[in-house]
Amino acid sequence: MDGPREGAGPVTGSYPGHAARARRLILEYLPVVDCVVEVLDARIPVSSRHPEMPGLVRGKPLVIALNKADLADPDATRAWASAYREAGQPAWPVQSRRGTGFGPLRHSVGRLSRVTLEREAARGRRPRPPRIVVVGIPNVGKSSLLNRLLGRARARTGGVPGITRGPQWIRAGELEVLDMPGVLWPQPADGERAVRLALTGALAAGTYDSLEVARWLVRWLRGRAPGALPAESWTAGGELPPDCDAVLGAMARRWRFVGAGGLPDVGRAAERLILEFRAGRLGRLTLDDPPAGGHPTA
Ligand SMILES: Nc1nc2c(ncn2[C@@H]2O[C@H](COP(=O)(O)OP(=O)(O)OP(=O)(O)O)[C@@H](O)[C@H]2O)c(=O)[nH]1
Ligand SMILES: [Mg+2]
Repeated sequence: MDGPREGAGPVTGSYPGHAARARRLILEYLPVVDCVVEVLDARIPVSSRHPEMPGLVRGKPLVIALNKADLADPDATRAWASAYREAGQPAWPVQSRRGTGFGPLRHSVGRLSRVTLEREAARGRRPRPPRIVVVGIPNVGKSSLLNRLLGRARARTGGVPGITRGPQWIRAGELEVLDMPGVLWPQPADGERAVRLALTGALAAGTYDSLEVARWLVRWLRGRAPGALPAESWTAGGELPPDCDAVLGAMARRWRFVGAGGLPDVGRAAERLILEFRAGRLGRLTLDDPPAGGHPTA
């Protein structure tokens, strides 16, 4: 049986010019924040980490939010969160779309920020709420998490340019949040990490080969969770076709995706399979295996 392949390289990735600017802005504002919240995708708790983290935040307290926990395997999420915490890195599962899991996250941020605040108070400075900034790779849910943290005091938006004239602090209950979600580009990403980033939607469309990514997913599902493959993958006799292209072909036929010469349009089936995965319609799946020894291998 064909298992997930090591070192598959269907993804080229991209490094937009403004990525460097976003990174510079994060570094510029770092000295004035008390705590950084790094948003990860709970389906890929290592692959969605920026390769430079935690070094990039230069010793500032860091709290990890394992977001989109509703889409990930709950046991794996619990194992990942504990593994990070056992390694000394606070990490809490959250669902920014539904707004759940924010109690422990806020508590952690408050506790870690207290060190700086108490030092300031000892020097006679006026008390102030902890200041935080939210960072993470594209599409992990930074804005959703920020808006959950802000509650009703939403970040200002508008249809005309110039509404946000620069990063600004927004007071949200016990916190002050910097309205500048830091986008960290997931470069360098290659092999399996890139495939996982493509699957969860962190890479821009057109920067990866969806057929190769879907093939990887079929192989992975076949090895790990065959029951999660769409019903359209199986033959009437309850068998899975012998290789991943045949599985995608079966899906294309059942979904009536017809390509050139009347053949099944495997490329369209690949795209649909990726969308089914992203929407959670294949079930709650975690693509990064929790570490056996308990320590994340970031
Ligand atoms: N299922 C689920 N979807 C979520 C969750 N949080 C965010 N999303 C969805 O993920 C997508 C991206 O969310 P955003 O908050 O825009 O992510 P972002 O990191 O700010 O994205 P960029 O600004 O493009 O980098 C949106 O469709 C959200 O609705 C969650 O907890 N669960
Ligand atoms: Mg955003």
